[in-house]
Amino acid sequence: MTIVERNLEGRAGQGDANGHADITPTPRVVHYTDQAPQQSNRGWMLGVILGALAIGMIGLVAIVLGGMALSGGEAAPEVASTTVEVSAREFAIGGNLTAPAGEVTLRITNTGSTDHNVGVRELGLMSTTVGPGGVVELPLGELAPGVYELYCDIAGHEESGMVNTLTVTGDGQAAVTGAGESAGGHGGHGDDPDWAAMDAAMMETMLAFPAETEGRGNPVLAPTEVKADGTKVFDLTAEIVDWEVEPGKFVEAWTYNGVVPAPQILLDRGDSVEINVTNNLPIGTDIHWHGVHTPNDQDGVAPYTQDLIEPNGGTFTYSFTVEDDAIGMYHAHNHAQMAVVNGMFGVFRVGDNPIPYGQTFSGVTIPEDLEVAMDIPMILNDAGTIGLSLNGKSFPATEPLVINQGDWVSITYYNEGLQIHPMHLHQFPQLVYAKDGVPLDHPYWVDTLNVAPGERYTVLFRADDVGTWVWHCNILTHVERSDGMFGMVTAIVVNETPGFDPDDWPVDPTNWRNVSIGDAAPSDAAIGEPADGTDGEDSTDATPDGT
Ligand SMILES: [Cu+2]
Repeated sequence: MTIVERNLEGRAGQGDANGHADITPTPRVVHYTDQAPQQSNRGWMLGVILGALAIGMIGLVAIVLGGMALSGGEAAPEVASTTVEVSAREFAIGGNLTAPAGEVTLRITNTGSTDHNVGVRELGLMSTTVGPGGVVELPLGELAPGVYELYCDIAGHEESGMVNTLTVTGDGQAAVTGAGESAGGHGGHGDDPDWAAMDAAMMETMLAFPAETEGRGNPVLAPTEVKADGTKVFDLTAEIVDWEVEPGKFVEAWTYNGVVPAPQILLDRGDSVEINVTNNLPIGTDIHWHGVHTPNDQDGVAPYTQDLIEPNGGTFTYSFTVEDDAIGMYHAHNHAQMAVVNGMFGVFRVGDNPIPYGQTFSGVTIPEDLEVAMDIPMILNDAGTIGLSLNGKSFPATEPLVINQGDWVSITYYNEGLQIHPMHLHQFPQLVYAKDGVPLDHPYWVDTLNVAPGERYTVLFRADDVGTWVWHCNILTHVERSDGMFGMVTAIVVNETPGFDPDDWPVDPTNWRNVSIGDAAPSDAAIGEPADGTDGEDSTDATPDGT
């Protein structure tokens, strides 16, 4: 019985097919009756003029039809005035986005970690850009019932998910009644956050892990043919599919062969390949083999090295021989800012991991006969339709890594996103032993490894403690928001190995700083061993130049 299985059973009993309960925070709408007009806003002014005209027309009709004298102001209905609290963050626009017909103002709080703005498409209005923690108001004027689209117009943000709708209902009169309760109130443009609801939402999203979703990325691509001369033939089709990025949330993913990440292409050094690409996208494409040595005309950069592969059915065959080992990736180069982050990325590897067998680092010796229990890719993304994700899924749909106590695991991080991601693994230090596929002369242990766009780092760790250990990007807005955990989080689940003796290892990587000289595995690089060969107790003897 593993923790993962228990969670799966628990979720199955909840009845919701997606295991995804409604965790919408308590509505935060504040009504005002005396909102001061902002003269600088033409949209607001236009709204006032149109509103006045509308009221005038109603009055005129009443006069004509009823033949009665009408003293305008007395008969005109009081117009509701509503301020809607809106949150803007990477990459979503949130809040209880409803208001009664009438004057509406958006009060936008940037709860993210980078600049945002929010506008209303139908009205042609856009707020000023506001930094993290900042607040800005956007008066919209008098709105008729309907659905209005909110979006952030900072490049790439709408595409990454910063779009939502504001629903204006027809019950303006009812809202006016409610407005009296808070009008002229405590001056806070919003109630206190519902802390209990936030806690409940966090716990609920975390207990939903691991959530089942349709589709799984990184399958290993088998050759469709191996020619007589040994050439391996692979087929890739670029196509747009619906991809369940988190439970119940389907997005339009741009894919190779319908999965995110794309299928892994795993080769041996010296292999010749032919890769047939069919482009079913609406725009041209090409494939760049990132970190892989190829002839120039196979580098996949239209128009320099080839023509674009035509949209809607165009084809192209890449053909080259891999002469060197590589830990690379393949991705679209044309309009990569959109195509790649929408899902067009995959692993391209040649050769074996350059594991430093038998070598000692910071007092920890990697076994000569080490067998890696699991070797997996961890592809990072943060934008496009896929958004903040690990291997094409957002928590709780991310896949846990289930292993046994004592297992060694090798992970390669590939950053196909637009931002850096410091990847933090709880409990188990990671030995960084290759960068962009190049074996390091001096591997090093970390608990947090920053991975920039385009980089690959390959690490090794040994899981000798039982339990569920989370593993996540440490930019906290990439993993948590007010309605719970999401994005770049998964976990290592270490199951107990009967009879496992944690002391059967000369130095435990999880507490190697407690090791005193002599306890370490035989090595000339034992921790704290002074350069002058003394016992190290009198550190003042050692000078920086070693004399
Ligand atoms: Cu991150």
